[in-house]
Amino acid sequence: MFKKILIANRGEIALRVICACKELGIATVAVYSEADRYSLHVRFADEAVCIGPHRSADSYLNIPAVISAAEITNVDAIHPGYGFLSENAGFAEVCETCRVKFIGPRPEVIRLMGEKQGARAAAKRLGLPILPGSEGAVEDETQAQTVAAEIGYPVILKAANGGGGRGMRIVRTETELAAAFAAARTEAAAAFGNGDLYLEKFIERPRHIEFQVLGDEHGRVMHLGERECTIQRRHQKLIEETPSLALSAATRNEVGAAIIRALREVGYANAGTMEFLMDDAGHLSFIEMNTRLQVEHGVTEWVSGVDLVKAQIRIAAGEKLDAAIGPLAQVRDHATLNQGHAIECRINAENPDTFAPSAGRVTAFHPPGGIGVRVDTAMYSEAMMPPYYDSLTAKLMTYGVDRPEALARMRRALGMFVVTGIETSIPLHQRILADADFQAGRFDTRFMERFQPKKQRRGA
Ligand code: MV4
Repeated sequence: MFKKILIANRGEIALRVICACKELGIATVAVYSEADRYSLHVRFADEAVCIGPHRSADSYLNIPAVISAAEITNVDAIHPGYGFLSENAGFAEVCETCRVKFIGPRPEVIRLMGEKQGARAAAKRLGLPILPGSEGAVEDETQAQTVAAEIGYPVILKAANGGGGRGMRIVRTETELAAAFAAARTEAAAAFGNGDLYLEKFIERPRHIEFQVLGDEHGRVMHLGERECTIQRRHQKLIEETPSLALSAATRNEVGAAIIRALREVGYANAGTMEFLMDDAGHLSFIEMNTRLQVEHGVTEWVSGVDLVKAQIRIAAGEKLDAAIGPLAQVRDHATLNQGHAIECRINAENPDTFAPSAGRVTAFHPPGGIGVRVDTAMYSEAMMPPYYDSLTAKLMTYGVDRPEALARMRRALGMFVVTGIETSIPLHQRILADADFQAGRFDTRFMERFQPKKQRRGA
């Protein structure tokens, strides 16, 4: 097992990884920017190294600085958390070169899944259901028109290295296609340094459902069921839960079996997430794979009992999957493993109506507790919420034997969560939890439009 791990991240996820290391008896090294000197990840790590000024590009994304910190402190491994360098294949390669274990899949797998049209092609070859669309990237608007005519409108253009909805265009008629293609290409090139686009059939009002997977370095893989992540705004998830009310046991088993076959074929190691869109007929289609731990991993941990971060570390240290998930290996089938219902509300530092970020001094911070409540956060009273990073300030999770109990606990926990000095999304979550359609599980990706001022409404 590793003796010392560097956590190349900040905030609640850095603390989450520190928790796992402490439980495994592994020493920890925090890295921090000048803006994070008084952060809890710095305080709770055994050692801490300042890696640069507040700008992410100069600190948390600065590969030479992170690697230098790893060498100075003589760590065995680096956990990248999510965001920042977590899906940077080049960084994973540098770690390999420096003989520091990158806690994640192999660089080639990160690179393959980072090229979305490559991931799509791989998914198809591996027998996963995908949407009709282009084979790889589309060269120009003429080729896009040919593919669109074949599969029928509406279609969606997506950036090969896309994320956050940038470089994405919905196209409803052939006359719109040329202009949409040019606009998406320009946007993608500016945002990701790669203007490559691919094309898919557009699903009007999908649900977003993703499967958590784990694989070891000896060829064993498993899935831990799905997460329902449909409640989003501006491509940022707000609420996640598991299981999804929309997924039948038959579809879960069928797609789960296909996922396991596919990942076994690739030799997928460590944690990952396969994202699917569900159409109104309940059919799932693969869209993307994330090769990292996700923000919302906690709801899966709660229903499955698997500590995903400990499993990641054990897998990276060469342990077999059964050993990595501990005694639960005896019930490794997700249908036996997963029990009850868990839900997460992302508490962001932002105005609950306009979603404008809210930074500054947090004057009071009192997270809720009690039965069935978990709060993952690095916030505390008197802390500064810096304006430079993601606005996520706490993840509030609740568990229940069933969904109504999990929701009742969430409502009471939101009401007992005190944050003053900055604005948070707590009031927004309270309104969503009070919504009859939300309570009934009737929602799609446009659900949040009703909670937004009219002038801010956007398509899709
Ligand atoms: C789609 C889609 C409809 N059809 N692809 C948005 C972000 C990226 N991860 C995928 N996204 C979408 N892809 C096809 N073929 C609709 C969306 C989409 C969406 C998906 C899940 C949750 C929220 C969303 C909000 C807008 C658009």
